[in-house]
Amino acid sequence: MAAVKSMNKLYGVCVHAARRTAGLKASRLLQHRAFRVGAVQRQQPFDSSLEKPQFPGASAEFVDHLEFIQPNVISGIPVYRVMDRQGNIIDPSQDPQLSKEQVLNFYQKMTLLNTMDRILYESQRQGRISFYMTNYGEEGTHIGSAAALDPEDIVFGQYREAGVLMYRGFPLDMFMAQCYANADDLGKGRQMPVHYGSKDLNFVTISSPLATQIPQAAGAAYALKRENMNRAVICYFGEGAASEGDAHAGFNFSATLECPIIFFCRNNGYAISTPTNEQYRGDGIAARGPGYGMLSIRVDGNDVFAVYNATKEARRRAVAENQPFLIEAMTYRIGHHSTSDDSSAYRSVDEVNYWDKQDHPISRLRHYMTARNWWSEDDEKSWRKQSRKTVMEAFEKAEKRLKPNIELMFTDVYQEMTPNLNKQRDAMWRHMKQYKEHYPFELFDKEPISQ
Ligand SMILES: Cc1ncc(C[n+]2csc(CCOP(=O)(O)OP(=O)(O)O)c2C)c(N)n1
Ligand SMILES: [Mg+2]
Repeated sequence: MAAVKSMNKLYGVCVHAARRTAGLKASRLLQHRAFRVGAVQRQQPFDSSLEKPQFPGASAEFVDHLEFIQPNVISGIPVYRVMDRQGNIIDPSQDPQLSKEQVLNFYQKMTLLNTMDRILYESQRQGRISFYMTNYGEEGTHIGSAAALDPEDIVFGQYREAGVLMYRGFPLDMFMAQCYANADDLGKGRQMPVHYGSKDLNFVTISSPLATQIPQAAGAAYALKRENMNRAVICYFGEGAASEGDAHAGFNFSATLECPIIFFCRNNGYAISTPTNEQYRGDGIAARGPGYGMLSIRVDGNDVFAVYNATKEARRRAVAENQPFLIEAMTYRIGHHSTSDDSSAYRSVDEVNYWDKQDHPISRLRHYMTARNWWSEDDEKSWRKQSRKTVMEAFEKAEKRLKPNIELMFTDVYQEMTPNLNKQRDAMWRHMKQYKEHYPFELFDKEPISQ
């Protein structure tokens, strides 16, 4: 009993003490508030125009009229260009002054890409490969940007940037091996055609789901910044992919984490059959940059020098200042979206012809070269012949090559094969042996595989 009594007493003391403390705190708070109100009252007369917003989320001014911001405040972002459509330099101070050798290299890469596209597109039509995507009309965006980078910079592509990989030195044999999914393919035949990747050339393997590369690129750029190796990331995407949520995540992370990255949007007018006027309501993709706090520019993507200058400067500053840049390159997708598409269902032949004949990046560069006597009709003829021959040779070689060892289907995910994978592999062999007349074993590589 005595113990209970003393416990109750102790409890009473504690409660009393707690109430006293709470009471004291409350009255101090009230006093504090009262003091504040008093302080405000004593400040009369007061000039409200001197007040500044203190919110942590924005630096801005107060206004006393109700007005919604017009969406076209940032509208009609100009298109930076160096050459006119006839290949004349408009302002000599903007001429990148590339050597004849460099310009010829640009031209040869742009046209070689074009020739490779033609042959692989035809090969899909003939049923020799399963799928293909051409780059027609966008050659200037690829070569101009690739040339402005350092080979150590990391490239994250969408799928229509084969010219970037070509500029970096990916051989025709490797392009063909990937599209044919043969035993020489670096991806071991596991990916759809055009999903290239090259560790040696710092070109991250293409993923089909749109925009996945954008946050991945932001993460890679953050890692490069932490390594402090003077390297940058370039991340290519289409204006359609820019509508994905992943694009927002990538832009915002790059801006807030201050990453050395160039977001390079190829605005080619379409996302399969969706034209840009159904894709967005603002002023294209460049207009979004300021919203994320990114330095942004719109360039003429059919002017290889404009693309080169913009990328070079963005790359220089991205690394020097650790901040992201957004380049929107305006261009036009002359080909169908892919071999699974027929674009005549949603756009006119006249529209396509305009870009093919009047505003093409290859012809613009050719005008520039011709005006300097760097390129003649004969040069053109012999280059066309030679490049077609090289592409055809690579094509024929790839077609003859064996397919990868079938067992490679099960490797590379785990360091050691797991019991369920072993079971699946055994089941596959049982099935293949039972129905061997349906499987052309002789076309597959049988060399033992090394893991
Ligand atoms: C998440 C996702 N949604 C849809 C698709 C189907 N798809 C493939 S390409 C494409 C259009 C992309 O257009 P854009 O980004 O403008 O690139 P472009 O093809 O014009 O180069 C669509 C909708 C996809 N691959 N992934
Ligand atoms: Mg597009």
